Amino acid sequence: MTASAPLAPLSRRLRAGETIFMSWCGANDASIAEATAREDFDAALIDMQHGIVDFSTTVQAIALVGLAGKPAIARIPVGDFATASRLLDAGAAAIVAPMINSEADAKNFASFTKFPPVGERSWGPHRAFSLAGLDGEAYFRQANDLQLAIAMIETREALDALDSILDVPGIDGVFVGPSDLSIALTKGAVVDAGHPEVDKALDHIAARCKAKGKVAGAFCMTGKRAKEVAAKGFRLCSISTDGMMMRLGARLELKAARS
Ligand code: 3PY
Ligand code: MG
Repeated sequence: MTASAPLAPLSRRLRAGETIFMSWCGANDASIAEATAREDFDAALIDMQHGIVDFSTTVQAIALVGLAGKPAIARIPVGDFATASRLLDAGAAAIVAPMINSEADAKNFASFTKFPPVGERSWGPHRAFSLAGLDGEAYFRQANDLQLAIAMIETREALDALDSILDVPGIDGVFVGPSDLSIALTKGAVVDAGHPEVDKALDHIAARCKAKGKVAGAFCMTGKRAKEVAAKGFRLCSISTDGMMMRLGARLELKAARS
């Protein structure tokens, strides 16, 4: 990866079948995502759905992660597709959209994330050219391939509509939200990202993505889970979260001090 075009390698590496391990950051501080990017993560995700990060901090995080030579990915709040377009303008290498439950949701998402003829994204990529290392015309020609639209599968309806979501032009892949999926698949009985029903769904999703030539991704609480999920064929795997890693580090060091 070159520091001058940090956005570009994400789509190339995923299309080449490489596995991307990314951090997951919700703090309203761009330097946290940057710090994770300066570790050995392949990418950093900034979470605007459940994180407390605001829009301008997300834009700064995209730039700082880029300065660390890594692609930045953003998760938008549910249905906030206008923000997806703005984050692509700011140079996000991919947008992860939660709760894409139908072909219609997927089409709407793709319309905001892809330029015509695939979608209806409006022109104004103020930071994306430079993070892609391209001039305006070259960026316009390549943007739909370079910046990915990833639909989250986290309900029973989404699982039922999986093939039609994967078939929507402009949808580059899917990303499993295992906690919400466990709630949905157990009809609200538990929240358990490692539930056997979730594992069954993960196998099915990996197989359908492989058959359709689309990227399979999943949220993973731990590095161990990311390794297991990668072995199932998932290529875009998050590991833990900024908050969880901070608590874990604090516990370990305090235990070392007090034991
Ligand atoms: C889920 O597990 O539902 C997620 O959205 C991960 O953040
Ligand atoms: Mg979720």
